[in-house]
Amino acid sequence: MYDLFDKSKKSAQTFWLSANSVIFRQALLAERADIALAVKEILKHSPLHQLQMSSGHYMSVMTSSCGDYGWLSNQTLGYRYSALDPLNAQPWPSMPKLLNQLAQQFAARAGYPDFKPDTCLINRYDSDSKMALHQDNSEQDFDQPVVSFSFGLSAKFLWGGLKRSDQTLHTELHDCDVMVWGGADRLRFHGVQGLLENSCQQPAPIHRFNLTFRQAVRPS
Ligand code: MD3
Ligand code: FE
Repeated sequence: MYDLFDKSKKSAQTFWLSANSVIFRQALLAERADIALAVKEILKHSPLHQLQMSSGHYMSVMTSSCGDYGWLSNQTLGYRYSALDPLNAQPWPSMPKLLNQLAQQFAARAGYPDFKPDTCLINRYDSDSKMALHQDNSEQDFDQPVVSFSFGLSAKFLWGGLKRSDQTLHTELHDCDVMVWGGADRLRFHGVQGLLENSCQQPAPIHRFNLTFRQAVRPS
């Protein structure tokens, strides 16, 4: 286990993890306040809640979505996308143009100029939240990349291989970092080992928000 990155390089830098995956560090500083307002509005309509996994256990992150689809999980139906929020039986809030445009811009910078996200998963991590090593495979087309925005507290991020047993690289995802991954990396195992209480922001955040943009459904 080792650190992928030189921690002395903290502002607005681009780190390629491979030919298909990149972290744009500190890339959302200018947009952070507007994004926070947009997310707050979404959560008024479709509140965060804990999803149940097929094991019956509940995820430690709190989840909501916006866009044409939202990602769901429960014990009987497993992982899936739905056009309706089960909490209110209504469509998910639409994806704010700001979020859609930013996700597309970063995807294009990473080499995916045709990315058109139809869903944004909103995950809130509290101080003891984790996300076990997993693959993102609920989507129809793995040729489409995924784009993630991180805000608030930093996370210890694990980047594995195509097999669960492959060795994992450890890095950190910080406030305002963007990560884009696709191609041969799209089905890599990955996870969040926990949060770091190391924020320099004032007032200090107590959560981490991670937004992940995906194309859930292949346009017909
Ligand atoms: C690299 N979220 O919501 S985002 C998830 O930081 C999820 O909250 C994590 O995994 C988080 O499903 C990671 C960055 C990420 C996501 C998936 C990857 C990087 C990835 C898949 C393969 C390689
Ligand atoms: Fe994931």
